[in-house]
Amino acid sequence: MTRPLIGLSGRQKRGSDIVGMPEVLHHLELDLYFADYARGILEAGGIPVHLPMGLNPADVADRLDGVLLSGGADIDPLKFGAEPETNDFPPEPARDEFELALLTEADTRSLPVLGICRGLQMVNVHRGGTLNQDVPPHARFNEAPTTEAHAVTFESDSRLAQLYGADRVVNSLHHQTVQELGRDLRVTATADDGVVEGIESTDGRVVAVQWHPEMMVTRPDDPIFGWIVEAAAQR
Ligand SMILES: [Mn+2]
Repeated sequence: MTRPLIGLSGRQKRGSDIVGMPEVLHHLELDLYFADYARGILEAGGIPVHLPMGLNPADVADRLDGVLLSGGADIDPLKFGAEPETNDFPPEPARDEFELALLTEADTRSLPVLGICRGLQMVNVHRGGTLNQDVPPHARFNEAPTTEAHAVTFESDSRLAQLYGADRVVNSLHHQTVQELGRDLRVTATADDGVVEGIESTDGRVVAVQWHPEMMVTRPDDPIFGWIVEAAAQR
């Protein structure tokens, strides 16, 4: 198999956000990518490609085989027609624009897409869905990110059920959740309290989870990274 190229989104920070950064560099910008996403792709046999925000997604999409939208700050509520109700994780509008454009290019080319946490929310908003802006029971930010926080149950005829079986215990590092579902999406994973934990496009090309598989100790064998790499390789 030719190892497919999987584009990974990240975020932008300033030098002053980084502990130990010399003060003279504090005003400079950094592109930041949590390494565990790339590790998951590498372990599954793919080649991760970090996509900086200055890039026009249309200029790289032809060379990518798949896309992974990573976690991060809140999506600007204005993007789904709501007023901000919380400022816990302030929006990064430039990132919103970049990822919305990236999803449009992925759709145009039928690239497989894996959304993780904020990535799931972005998939939903891109297709016209909305979000609940603050759901504290799922915001377990005072525990290690490997913590098994709650169970999720998968719809039996879904991609996620093919990958994971009937259910799984996952971490929970999100305070926003899907409210109204976007176009051509279905809910395929749900927590006991009814929170949406997984969505898929009806054609199975886009799969997104609300938890962070890349932070769990099971990451090296997590089938979701195998799915995106295989789907990308088969294009
Ligand atoms: Mn959760």
